[in-house]
Amino acid sequence: MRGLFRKERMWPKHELKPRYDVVIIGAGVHGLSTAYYLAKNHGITNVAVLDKVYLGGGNSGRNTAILRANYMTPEGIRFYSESLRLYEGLSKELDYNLLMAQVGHISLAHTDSAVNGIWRRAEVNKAMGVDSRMIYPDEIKEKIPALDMSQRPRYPIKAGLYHPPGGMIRHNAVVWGYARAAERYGAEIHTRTEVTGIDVKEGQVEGVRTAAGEVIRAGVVVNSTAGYCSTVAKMAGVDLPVVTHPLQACVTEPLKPFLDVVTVSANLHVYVYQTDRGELVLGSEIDPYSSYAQVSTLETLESIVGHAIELFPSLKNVRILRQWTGICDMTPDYSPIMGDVDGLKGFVLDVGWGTYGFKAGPVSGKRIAEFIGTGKMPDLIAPFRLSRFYDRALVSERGAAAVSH
Ligand code: PYC
Repeated sequence: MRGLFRKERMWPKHELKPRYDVVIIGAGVHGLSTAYYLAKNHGITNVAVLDKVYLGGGNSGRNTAILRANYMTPEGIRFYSESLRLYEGLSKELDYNLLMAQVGHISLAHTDSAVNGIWRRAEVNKAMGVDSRMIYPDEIKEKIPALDMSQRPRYPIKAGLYHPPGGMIRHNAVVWGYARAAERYGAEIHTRTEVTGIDVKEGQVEGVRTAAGEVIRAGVVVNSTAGYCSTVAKMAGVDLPVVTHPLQACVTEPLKPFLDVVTVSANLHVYVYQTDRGELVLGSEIDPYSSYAQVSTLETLESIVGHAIELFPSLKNVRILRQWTGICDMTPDYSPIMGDVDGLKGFVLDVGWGTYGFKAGPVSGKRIAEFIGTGKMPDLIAPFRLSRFYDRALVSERGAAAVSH
């Protein structure tokens, strides 16, 4: 039996060095994947990933682990498609089982305007080579037999956007897999190391300061935080157009398998899927107030389960096991903010993910690393630069939200 237990740490502890080529703030999937691709694709290994709490203790551990690429804009579709492709090969690449399940993803529409919205997404998805199509009540019933497809509900189901490659993955495994791989290349992971200041001199970022008083020099500092991205950016004197809202989710007791597709209703503000353990993961829209509190509330729980029961009346006696809350950095166009900041050298943003961050982890890391490694802005992230808010070049992904905001 003893041999079954791993004795060595997944990654060793390090003393903080006084200087790194790159310091990444935030040891979630984005920060860790950036460290991994910096090393693997660009040979940059003198890298520290700092986090004020534990590995994946921010939104990487507080999401619903849904993967999909069925976005609304060509820029978004291209970007999230690459992420899904990277996720598809990631267990093999990291040599770590990430338990990815591409069970399919269905966004239900209950009103004429929602039907119009998913129809537009289906058309743009198809034009961009993403596997998405409209389906109607007979096929929806076949794919999700437990749904109430009658005319009895407040919002009868009219149509759905079916996206077969969508699904889910084990979120903490993704974090651990990237952490282990980045560390093996030489990157250092420093948890419980809170950044409290960013030093800037004459338009150049010089390094960071920590709560414990350490001063760390760096050629490049990457803000890969979620929830506190505007607080961290402000340390470098950068104002982000971001408002932070809580997003709540919960999980039920395990049930016999009955649901094998991710089921989303924007009209009812709820998404539901069944895990391989039989539990149902249920999620909500963002809370209607801005806050940094990772606090779960009874009101939101009641709203999530009420809406889930509208879709699946047979769930009415199922018990909730636990509830959690992430905090989402919402931008005005629901797209992220990536890349450089005009007038400030050495500061790189990978922030503003709203409710889309987890699914973008691999592509963000890969392309932010490319930007740092080559000094050239990759086409895939160019549309998401901070300057778009000043150049009137917004990329509106509001219509692709799993649930309305
Ligand atoms: O965009 O699919 C999504 C999503 C689900 C939960 C939060 N965002």
